[in-house]
Amino acid sequence: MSIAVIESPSDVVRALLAGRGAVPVRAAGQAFAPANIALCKYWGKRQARLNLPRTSSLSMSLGSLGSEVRLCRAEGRTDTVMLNGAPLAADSAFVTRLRDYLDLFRPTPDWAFAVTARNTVPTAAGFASSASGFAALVLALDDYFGWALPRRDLSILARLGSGSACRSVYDGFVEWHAGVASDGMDSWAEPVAAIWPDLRMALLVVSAAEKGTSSRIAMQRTVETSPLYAGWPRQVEEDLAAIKSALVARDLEALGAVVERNALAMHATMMAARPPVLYWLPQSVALMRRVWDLRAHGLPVFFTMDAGPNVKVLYAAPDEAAVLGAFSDLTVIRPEPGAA
Ligand code: 2P0
Repeated sequence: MSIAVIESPSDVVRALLAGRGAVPVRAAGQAFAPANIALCKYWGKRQARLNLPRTSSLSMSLGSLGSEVRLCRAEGRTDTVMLNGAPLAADSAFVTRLRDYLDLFRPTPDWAFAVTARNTVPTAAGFASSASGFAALVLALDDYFGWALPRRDLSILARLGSGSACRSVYDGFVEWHAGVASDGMDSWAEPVAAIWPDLRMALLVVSAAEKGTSSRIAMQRTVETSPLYAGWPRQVEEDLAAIKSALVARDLEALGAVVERNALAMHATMMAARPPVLYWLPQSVALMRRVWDLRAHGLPVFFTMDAGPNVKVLYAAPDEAAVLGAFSDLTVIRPEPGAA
């Protein structure tokens, strides 16, 4: 008996969808998936084709902020994509990436999809929406073709579109297990058993402009050239354990300290890449210092930052008035992980 080797995204799809239908069970598929912010970051792949990470990571999903996707068969032979009510150019980088991904799921080669996506994340917020977008797309495909796949399999499929998308198929706190298998079948996300309805995140927008270096390219360059990257996997291991303990204990001081150091260490690895990757702007640094200053004066606030200049602040609901008073322009996110 021969066992099929899984090496490419289409091998993964074939393995996971074996025996499931390629005929739509309804006129259109529809789904929502939340955006997520990593508390312990994913930075670096061990294999690019399947988006397999070097380390595990842990995120918080953002409740009703995310992406809504509706899809059906297009009338013509080319995919059409509408985003927030406007058609996207067929030759744009995003549509090209989406088309490549949809290639994995076409019942016949000439089958085109009509995709309508709406982001509930404020568009000016500078959030990357690829995670919620690919997660919602997979969930909408599952709805359309009636696969009824287990969440774990949907997480793997979402990962093929964008690594962090595998965390967006769940609400609440989510851990993405790096896995060790070369086929990535053990690299999926699952919810963390912790609830913390009072935990809040505020988004401080420094710039909503598209970033110069994509995180995909930046993390690859970091892995290949940064002398500081060698220390990253061990730090993640320590931080991940500490973050999980802090979530279970609902200990904001413990959580915040680790979340901050994890984000700063990630940025340090990329700043040491050659050429360097620096997402911070002067205002980003000013906001980080402002957070430290507020904390020195007794307000328990902590920051994290992703592959961009914006700053996210973690705090607890009872401190909301103080946080609102301390920053001029902020968007409050109430993910209420675990709330009914
Ligand atoms: C994260 N980021 O854990 C980290 C922190 C950005 C900084 O995951 O190439 O869009 O699609 O796997 O998931 C952004 O990278 O990259 C990201 P791909 P992705 O949220």
